[in-house]
Amino acid sequence: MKDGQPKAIQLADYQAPAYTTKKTELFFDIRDGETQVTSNLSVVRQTDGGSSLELAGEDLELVSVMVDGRELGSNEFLKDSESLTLLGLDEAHQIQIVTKICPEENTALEGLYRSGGMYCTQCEAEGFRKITYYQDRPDVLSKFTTTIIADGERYPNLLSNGNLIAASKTADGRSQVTWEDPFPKPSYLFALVAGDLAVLEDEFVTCSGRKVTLQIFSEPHNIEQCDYAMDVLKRSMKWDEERFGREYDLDIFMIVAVEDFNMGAMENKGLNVFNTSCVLASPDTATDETYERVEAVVAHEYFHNWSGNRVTCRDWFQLSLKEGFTVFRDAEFSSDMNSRAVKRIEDVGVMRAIQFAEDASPLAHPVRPSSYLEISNFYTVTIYEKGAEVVRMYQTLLGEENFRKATDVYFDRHDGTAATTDDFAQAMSEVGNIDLTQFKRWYEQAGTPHLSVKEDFIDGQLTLSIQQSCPDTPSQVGKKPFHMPILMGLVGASGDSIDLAGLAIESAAAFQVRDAGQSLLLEIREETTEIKFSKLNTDDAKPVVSFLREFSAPVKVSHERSDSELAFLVENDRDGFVRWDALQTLWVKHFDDRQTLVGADPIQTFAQVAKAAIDLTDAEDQLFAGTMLLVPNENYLFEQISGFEVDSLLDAREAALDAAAAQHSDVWAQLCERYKPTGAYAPTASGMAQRGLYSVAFALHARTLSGNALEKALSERYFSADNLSDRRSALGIITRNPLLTSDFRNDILEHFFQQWQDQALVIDLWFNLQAQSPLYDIDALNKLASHPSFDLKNPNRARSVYGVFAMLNNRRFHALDGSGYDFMGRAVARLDELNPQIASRLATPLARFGRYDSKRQGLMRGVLENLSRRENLSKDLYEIVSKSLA
Ligand code: B3K
Ligand code: ZN
Repeated sequence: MKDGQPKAIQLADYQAPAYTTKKTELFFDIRDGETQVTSNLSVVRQTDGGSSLELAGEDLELVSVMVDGRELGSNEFLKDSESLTLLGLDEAHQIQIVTKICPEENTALEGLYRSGGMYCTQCEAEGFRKITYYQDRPDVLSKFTTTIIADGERYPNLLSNGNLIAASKTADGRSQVTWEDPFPKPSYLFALVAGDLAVLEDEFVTCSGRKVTLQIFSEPHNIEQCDYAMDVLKRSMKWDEERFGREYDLDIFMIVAVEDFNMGAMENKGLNVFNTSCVLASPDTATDETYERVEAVVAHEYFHNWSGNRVTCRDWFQLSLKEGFTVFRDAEFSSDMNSRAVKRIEDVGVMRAIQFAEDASPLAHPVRPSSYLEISNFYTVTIYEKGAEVVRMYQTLLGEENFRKATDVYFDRHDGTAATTDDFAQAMSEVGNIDLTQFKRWYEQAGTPHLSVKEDFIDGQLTLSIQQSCPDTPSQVGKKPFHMPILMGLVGASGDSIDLAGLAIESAAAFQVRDAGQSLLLEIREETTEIKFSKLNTDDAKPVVSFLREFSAPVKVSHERSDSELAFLVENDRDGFVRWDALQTLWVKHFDDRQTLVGADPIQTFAQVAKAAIDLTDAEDQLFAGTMLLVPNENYLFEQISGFEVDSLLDAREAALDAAAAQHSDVWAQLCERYKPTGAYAPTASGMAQRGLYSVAFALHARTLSGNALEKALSERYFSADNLSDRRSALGIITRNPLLTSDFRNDILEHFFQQWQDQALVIDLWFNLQAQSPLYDIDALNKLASHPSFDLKNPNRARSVYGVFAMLNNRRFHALDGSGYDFMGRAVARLDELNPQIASRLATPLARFGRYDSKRQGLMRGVLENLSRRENLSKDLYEIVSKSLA
């Protein structure tokens, strides 16, 4: 570890700073190999006491410091490797600081750095301190003016936040521009871009009639792929006005696509910076999943303009205040644009396979953590996705109308300030007239709560007993009960929901009958909750309980239900999530060798869904069917089944797919016939539905083939495809089907590489599909990682090999000789020297060792221990490794 053990930052230690920076004027003089940054800061004292001002700064060369026009001697301030402190200050001062930085050498991609031919910035969470000394904390909001001077020939586009207020030439012929952002903002929302870019331009007229110029910039060779993002941007702007009453506030909104970027995108005020992977899309370079991701991310970043920028976070412990809320908002947008049920199912899939795994690992943390070493490690599925589930629960508890009113109150009350999750809860509580004291435990307690549901049916009276618990997590022992909304219904033998308004319902817990008697909201607060339904028709059999509709709380449920009841729900429930969940439960029981299925075989139920899909005409129904026909993925099963053995579970999954393919070959053939690709590619619901169903059916059909027939079917599918989605579905099989010869596989891979070598994102997919193939042993993987097109410095490329390998190639990552863990350990160590954020991200699969057998646990821990012994470990990686081994 560099400079000894890093110190944990604690929420309990939060203090408002003694001074704030009211105005920030920045001057960037960009030259090859050296950029000089001059900042003029107007600082004023805002709390009593304190005459010192601590400015954060890392990797900076300090040229000079002036206070009120007087240059300070080096004995007049304190400076160490992380800060500069000015002492003996009065009420208000004008401070000037000059620093030099070298963006060309910045491989961590935080602060100002180079990507391809351009300069760009990434400041969230603490990157601004790598540009200049500053109060780099989100509760300091300042008005920024930014002047950029650079060679105008090489960098004709000089961009920053806000509005362009001046453009000229300097005496020596360089370009000089000035941008002014009228909205006070924290430094993490600062952005600068300098490049020779192409631009796609459009406009949007807001609800109050203001014209906003919309621009998407990219390197010239990518500009043809920006139309879809522009379309999404306009739809997002309109949707946010209609659904949340949020209007855009500047005259210009810019997006810049960059190739080297640590995450998906960044919501800098008026100047979003995007990873190309989340903005570029064309039929030949993006799959349906990419189009969906572009839609979600463009909307997400845009929505941050209110949930994040206009109302920001007081400190980084409040990160989920903006991230959870904004993920909720983008999920609602995607639901309104496509299929609500499918979006919900996809999100639950992520919660169960990834967030539940995080919650069960040594890296478990609450939605509002109480301490951290490196904040970059907290951009997690818990903060984002579980945070969004918490926001969804507010909406479920308050109802949509009151939830919307409460968000209005929150935005109005905190506009222009830095807020907390408590402020958000307060607005919800006031408008909903509901006590949320207990609900706030969702922010404080880590771990996935567990509900155990028991049914008792006697003489037409159905009683449900629900017991809640939550496992201990690191440094949190003995959890208190959560307040959670449970949506449920009862389904009669006919398959229709029973009208709950006609029943007598009793419970000590609060409940409300909703949806014209079709469903009920039960508020659980205690460890044990009972609810009784009587006046059911005594001649009828027990109704089937449809529990946790819409996945109304992020919990695990164990609920003894017969297999035939589950199959019945798959066919009949009105809630898409419950139908899908019932099928998943059947699959999980099937794969869990300690559970025996009685009366319903998931393969038969699965085939029923497939058969019914042949006659569907509505695109949303088809999309839903395509989703139902995805057999639970490996990581989902790892999380749902305890005490499994990796290889046996993977074998069982393959065997089930083979059996489903063989037993129902006629159904797959019919589906292939019905949904075979027709017409040109379009990223519409009907196009995606058709491709989704065709791909599922084709993959199962291909399992029934071998030899020439298999090669012929795959070549045809690959060569006749006119879009990447279809090509990818062929290539996905080609890279992993063991019956194919390696010549056949390599020829097609080579063809694909030759054809798309100029498209970085398509080549990422080429790496990705190979890295996730169980056919690739460590030699093959090493070869892949030393391919001339592999580049560890590019995060997308690094993830396409190493991230994909650790997350998706379970067979090889968990190889019993430890070679997979070792392969990852070595990559993480190399990456830590270049880009600590990506290194620590790639190390997290190793931290999940707890769920594997003792041999594998030992091997995984061994790799983590080796990493922990390295010198100069970054703070990022140190935190992951030390917490994992604690
Ligand atoms: N707010 C950024 C994430 C920044 C991550 C910094 N390590 C993207 C987003 O969530 O919209
Ligand atoms: Zn976000």
